[in-house]
Amino acid sequence: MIGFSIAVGIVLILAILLLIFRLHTLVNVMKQSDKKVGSGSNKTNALLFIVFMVVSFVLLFWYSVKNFHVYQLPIASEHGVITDRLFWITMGITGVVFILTQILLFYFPFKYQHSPKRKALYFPDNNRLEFIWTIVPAVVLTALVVYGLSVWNKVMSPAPKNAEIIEIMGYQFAWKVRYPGSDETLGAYDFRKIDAVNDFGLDFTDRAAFDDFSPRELHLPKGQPVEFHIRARDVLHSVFAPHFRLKMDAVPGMPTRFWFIPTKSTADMRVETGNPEFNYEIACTEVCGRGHFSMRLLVVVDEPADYEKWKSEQKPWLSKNPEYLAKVPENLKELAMIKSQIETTTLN
Ligand SMILES: [Cu+2]
Repeated sequence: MIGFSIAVGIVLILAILLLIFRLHTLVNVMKQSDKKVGSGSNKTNALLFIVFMVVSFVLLFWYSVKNFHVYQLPIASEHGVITDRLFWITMGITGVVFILTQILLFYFPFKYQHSPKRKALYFPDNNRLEFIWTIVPAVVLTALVVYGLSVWNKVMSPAPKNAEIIEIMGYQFAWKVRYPGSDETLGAYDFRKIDAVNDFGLDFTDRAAFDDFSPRELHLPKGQPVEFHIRARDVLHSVFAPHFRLKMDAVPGMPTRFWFIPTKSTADMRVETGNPEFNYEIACTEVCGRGHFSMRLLVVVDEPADYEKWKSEQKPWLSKNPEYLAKVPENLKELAMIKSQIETTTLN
């Protein structure tokens, strides 16, 4: 709030300065001393370039330092260390270039402001200079792109065989998660099977679907690879879990994937951040409609033993919605009842 007030104050001061300058110019015009106006306004403009540069840099650094903790969250995944290194190296190189070029950009209009004592110099071209400022950025950018690609290939490589597979489906306006259950295979789905209850569109002709379960929270095992199978049911959404340095779009009709290894449990993070109420979360970073802001999914990272215990306590989707047994083909009904732990007594 204070930051906002300061920014508004600066804008107002600049507006007042501009008005004073305008008035001064008009008064000069009235006094018929237009000749002086030229050099006067030049001087003011030249000075304003420097003022603008200094104010902008002060605001930029003040804001960046003040909010550093907001955009540099603790890393909680293995690949996060690599992507953060890439980010900061890129930021360092481009940051230095940005500051140097901005200083030159604003200093030159000041230094070379109009002066009756100076004559403009005709400077057609300089091949050596052109060569340097083409080759140097080309080499630096190529190095950054190659480095970025190698990181991309590492992060986007196929998931290890033992990865926990979890489906995340985005819809307006929430996330649904689905675990493959004890057979470790996600059951098939078909968008035509989606109805008011079967929001995943689970296909019960596929036996892998019988033991799939869909909890309210997303649980992950610490130190083990996890692969998200991501899809969207209606419009574009995007899975964003900043502590894991994870962001992957959820695209209707085009399933995406992302695998990673969580390195800190929720309990570890509560100690590290000193916040006993800390929770990981997944947010949506695609403005997907009017309820976009409510797309928050609680994520809990457990120690592996706790994770296994939690998994064993989850009830398959089919056992919570036994009326969908009717969709199971006759020859698979018995298997469906065993896999989904539906007791025959509950049916009669
Ligand atoms: Cu969304």
